[in-house]
Amino acid sequence: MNAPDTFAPAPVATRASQLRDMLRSPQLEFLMEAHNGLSARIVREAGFKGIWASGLAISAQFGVRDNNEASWTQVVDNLEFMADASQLPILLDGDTGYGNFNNMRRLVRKLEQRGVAGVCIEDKVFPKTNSFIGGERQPLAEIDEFCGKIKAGKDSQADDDFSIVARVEALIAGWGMEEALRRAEAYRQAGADAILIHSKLSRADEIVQFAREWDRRCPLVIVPTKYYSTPTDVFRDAGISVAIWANHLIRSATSAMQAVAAEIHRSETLVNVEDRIATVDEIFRLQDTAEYSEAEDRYLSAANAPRSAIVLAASRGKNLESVTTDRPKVMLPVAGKPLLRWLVDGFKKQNVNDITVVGGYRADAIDTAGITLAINERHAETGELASLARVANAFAHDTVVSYGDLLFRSYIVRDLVESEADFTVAVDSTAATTANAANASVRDFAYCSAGDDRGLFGQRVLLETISANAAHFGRAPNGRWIGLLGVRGDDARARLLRVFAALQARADFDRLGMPDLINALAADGASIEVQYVHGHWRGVNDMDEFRHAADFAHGQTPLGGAATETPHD
Ligand code: SPV
Ligand code: MG
Repeated sequence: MNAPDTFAPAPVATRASQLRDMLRSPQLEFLMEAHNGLSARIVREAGFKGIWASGLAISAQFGVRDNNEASWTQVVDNLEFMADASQLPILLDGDTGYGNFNNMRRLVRKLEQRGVAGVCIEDKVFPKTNSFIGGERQPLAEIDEFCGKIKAGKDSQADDDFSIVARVEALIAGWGMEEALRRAEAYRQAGADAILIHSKLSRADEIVQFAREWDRRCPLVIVPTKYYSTPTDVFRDAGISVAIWANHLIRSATSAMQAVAAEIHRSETLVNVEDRIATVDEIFRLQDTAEYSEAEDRYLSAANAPRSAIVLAASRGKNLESVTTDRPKVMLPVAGKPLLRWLVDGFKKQNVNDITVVGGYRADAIDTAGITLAINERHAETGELASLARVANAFAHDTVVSYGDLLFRSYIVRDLVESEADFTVAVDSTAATTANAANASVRDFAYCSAGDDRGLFGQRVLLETISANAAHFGRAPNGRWIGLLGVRGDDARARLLRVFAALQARADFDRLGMPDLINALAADGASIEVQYVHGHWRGVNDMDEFRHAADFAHGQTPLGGAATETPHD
């Protein structure tokens, strides 16, 4: 004999068995109405153990009447969303079973396939009408015919725990207590797992009387919509198994939607309702958007993976005061559009779509189309790392950190984001130290493990340090860092955040710039790969560079446009 496996996880109860347990439980249990995936999720979060998939509410949310106007397959499709969104056992209000015994058999099989735990059928005639609309005029089903339907349903269920609840409409239709009890007993003997006894009175008297005479022959289910003022303990004392709150989410959603629609229509503004309704983030949460992002990280190929950029754009621009009285440097117009727009377009072209710009000086003048704007309020007294600190959480994906005053040929960003390395810097090897280089004002001299071989040997070059000193290490630099840093992968992000935190602890943090971060990464042992470029970019650091930027930008505009080509660098 096998020893019992003490460590085996306890089997998870199926939804059908959960509903069955609720029906059989000695306590009073509750089912809450839901009518779509979102409301099903809300029912679960409220703490309910099960859902009533109300025929009235489902047809209402489709905008049709509770007269079998929605087809049964449309109802079943809707149930699939509800089952997926909630994980709770669902008892479907299956009206009359949507036809005869044969329709009932097919219904039960389809419900089981969609993870629905049980179905309630009522002893009326297809197509039915809601019980609260002229209930006494509605014909009841022949008892034998209805019993055949119950048997057919029970015979076709694959899971023994699937429940069939038989709903007795005799009290609604005015046929009296005796008929109600006679029918309930016949349905029980036909195999029903529970009886739903329905009443349209405003007091629970006939329900309590029925329960007394029924005397717990099988579980009893009630729907206290009309006798809602009855204290719930009355149901407990009467031995009811399950009470169904049958339509209260569709009704509450309706009154909220009516009020909000009327208010927006009247006032022609959203301002009066915004704080009184669920936030868009709350909708995202209910949709489980966070899980999607995690899955994206797990399953998307690197080429499709989301990529972010952080653009450091807090400064006014030294040497550019005359043109930056009303805007920051990034908003200077270059060949017809602001510098920032060139940058954003350049990133978007390489699928870097999640762009965060850290503004500071005249951040109000930054065009926020297509970007997220963060603000370094202390931009006047702080450096680039203080700006970066504002958006440390933007390193959620592979990220490019960029200065805000760059123009570049698109291959530069392409090569950076395609690099497999944890960290990658773009270094311009042309005219590294000479004052007549195109970007002579850039003093971020890069010292690397090897000089630029222009792709001849395909060697991997690593950055050693970035220095403002053109004779650091007593030798000439290998190029200039152009202001782009690529960060790839979880390990790199973790290292960057750790190194960054250490820098933040330093007393001089406010004065630190991007080269300090890159050097600290190198000192921490990070391999920082160098992508050599040869011109093909411009910084905008003074009036002279600003004027030349337009020529460079024109060289980037599509052929056939008004722009003229400039000679290659
Ligand atoms: C439903 O919720 O659709 C019901 C219950 O059938 S009642 O509307 O009370 O008849
Ligand atoms: Mg109904």
